Amino acid sequence: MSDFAVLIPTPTMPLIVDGLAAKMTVYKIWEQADEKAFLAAHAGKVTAIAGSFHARKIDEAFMKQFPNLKIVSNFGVGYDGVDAAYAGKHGITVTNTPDVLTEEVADLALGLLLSTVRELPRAEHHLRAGKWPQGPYPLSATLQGRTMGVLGLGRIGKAIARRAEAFGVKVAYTGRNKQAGVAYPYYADLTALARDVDILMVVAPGSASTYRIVNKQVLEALGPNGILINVARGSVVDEPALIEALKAKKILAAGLDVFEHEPKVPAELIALENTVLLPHVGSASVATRNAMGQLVVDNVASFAAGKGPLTPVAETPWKA
Ligand code: 8YV
Repeated sequence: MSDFAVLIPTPTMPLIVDGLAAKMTVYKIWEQADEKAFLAAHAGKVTAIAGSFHARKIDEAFMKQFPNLKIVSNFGVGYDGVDAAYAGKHGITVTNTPDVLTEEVADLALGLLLSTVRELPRAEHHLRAGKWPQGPYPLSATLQGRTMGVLGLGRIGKAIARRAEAFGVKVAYTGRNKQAGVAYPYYADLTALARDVDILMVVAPGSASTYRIVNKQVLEALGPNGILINVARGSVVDEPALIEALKAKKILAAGLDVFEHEPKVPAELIALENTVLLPHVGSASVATRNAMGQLVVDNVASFAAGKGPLTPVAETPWKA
């Protein structure tokens, strides 16, 4: 057993809890009747924090409670729930779960795009509701002849772009920089990209710099035949502006796997017919979630064994 003690703030998959408990002390905050008293008694022993940080953010104030904290192991490739900049400045390593979910999320993105443009959930509902004998489901829009603008051409963005090309969809992208060795046309400006494409695929991480960057102006540029797909973070899209654009048919439709205040989803989005809405299931297959969970465990275990983290984030590079 390692002398590491890992704190898990909110319930998470047994693979993570049991995997860590086999190697070190595990503190499950949610099981403590008096959390404050528990933390006061154990804060000095905590060397790691692990889990999902959507509901409970690991911000500066939270980390400051643990003077011996060394590593925060985040379940998910997006680590907007952790103040990695603070961690980086204070010698705390942050890890995430890249690569193991790339293809799964890209598959889901294409499924959501097809569902949105071809109205698959509503067509299925037409059958299930017994409406087919009264007449066929109305004709839908098409994926063919479209161009996709990828906002955030990272690992997942590239995997989505490869799939889009296989469907005959042209690809362009925007992001912080033009990428060497990438042949897709690059746009420095998101609105200019939106104007030239009719699918906007949001894959950019959630952060202060991407907060609501898909705004009214971008949606209007996308235009009345435009489709917005978001598999990244709800915070990247201005949700009220999106609702207005969908209502006024300023864009054709939206497929969303993520929401600004999930698991709460605005009733207005639910009421709209030109939306396909999923409960953040991008990576949610058994195989992929197990791989992500194992990487959460392996990052802490490797660190505790003195071998360093396996997948540290950019703000906390590991110096061997
Ligand atoms: C997970 C995700 O659903 O990896 C991410 O960034 O958003 C998803 O894969 C989530 O992090 C699990 O809590």
